[in-house]
Amino acid sequence: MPPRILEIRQGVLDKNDRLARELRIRFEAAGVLAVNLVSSPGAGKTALLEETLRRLQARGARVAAIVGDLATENDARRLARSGAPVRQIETGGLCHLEADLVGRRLEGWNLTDYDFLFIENVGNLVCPSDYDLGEAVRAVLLSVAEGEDKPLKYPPMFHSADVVILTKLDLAAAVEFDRDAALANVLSIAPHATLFETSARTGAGIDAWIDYLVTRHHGRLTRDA
Ligand SMILES: Nc1nc2c(ncn2[C@@H]2O[C@H](COP(=O)(O)OP(=O)(O)OP(=O)(O)O)[C@@H](O)[C@H]2O)c(=O)[nH]1
Ligand SMILES: [Mg+2]
Repeated sequence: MPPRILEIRQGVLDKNDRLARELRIRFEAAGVLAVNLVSSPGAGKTALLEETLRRLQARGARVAAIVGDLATENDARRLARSGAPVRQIETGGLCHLEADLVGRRLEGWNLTDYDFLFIENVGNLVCPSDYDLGEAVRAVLLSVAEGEDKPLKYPPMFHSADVVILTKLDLAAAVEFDRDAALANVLSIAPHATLFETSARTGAGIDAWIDYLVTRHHGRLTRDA
C-alpha cells in the first residue's frame, strides 16, 4: 500500500483503539460483559445469539444486543423475539463495526441495566479483526460447512479470538466435517482460545457456552487489549 494510504489507515485504527478503550472502561464500570461475535456470513451468529439470549434470560440475566449488517433489519427482528432490547446498526457498505458506531448506538441505554451486551458483527472474516469494540470476549464462529482450513486462511481473525465456537455440528456428517483437522487448525492459530462445539438447531454444546459466559461475568469483565 502507498505510504499515504497506510498513514490514513493507521489513523483510523488509532482512533478506533482510543474509542474502544473508552467503551471498555464504561462496560467494566457498569458491570456489563460485552461480547463481540464474528464469523463469515451465515456461520450462525444470529442463531447462536437467539439461543444465548433466551437461555441467559431464563437464568435471570439481563441481556441486550446490537447487531451490525450492511443492510436489512432481519437479524434485529429475529433477536428481538427473545424479548431482549435489540438495536440494529446498518453500516451502509462498511464490512465491519467500529467502536464509534457502537458507542453512538448505545446512546439512551443505561448500561448498568444489563449483565451482558452482545454485539453481532458484520459477517466477514477479514475486516472486523482489526477493530476492537471494547469487548471483554471476542468469539469467532466457524461452521462445519465452511471448511476446516478457515483458521489457516484467516489467521488474524482467529488469532484475535478469546473463544472459538464450532457451529452447525448437526450438519457435520452431511458435509464430511473433519473434526480433527479443524481442531488442529484452530489450535495452531489460536492456542489460547476456549473452544465450544455447538448446534443451535439441536442445542448441543450451548449450555457449556452459557456457563462460560456466566463465569466470565462473575470474574474478569475485560480482555487483555
Ligand atoms: N443445521 C443448522 N443450521 C443452522 C445452525 N445455525 C444456523 N443455521 C442456519 O444457517 C443459516 C445462517 O444462520 P444465521 O444465524 O443467520 O447466520 P449469521 O452468521 O447470523 O449470518 P449473517 O448475519 O448473514 O452473517 C440460517 O439458515 C440458519 O437457520 C445450526 O446449528 N444447524
Ligand atoms: Mg446474523
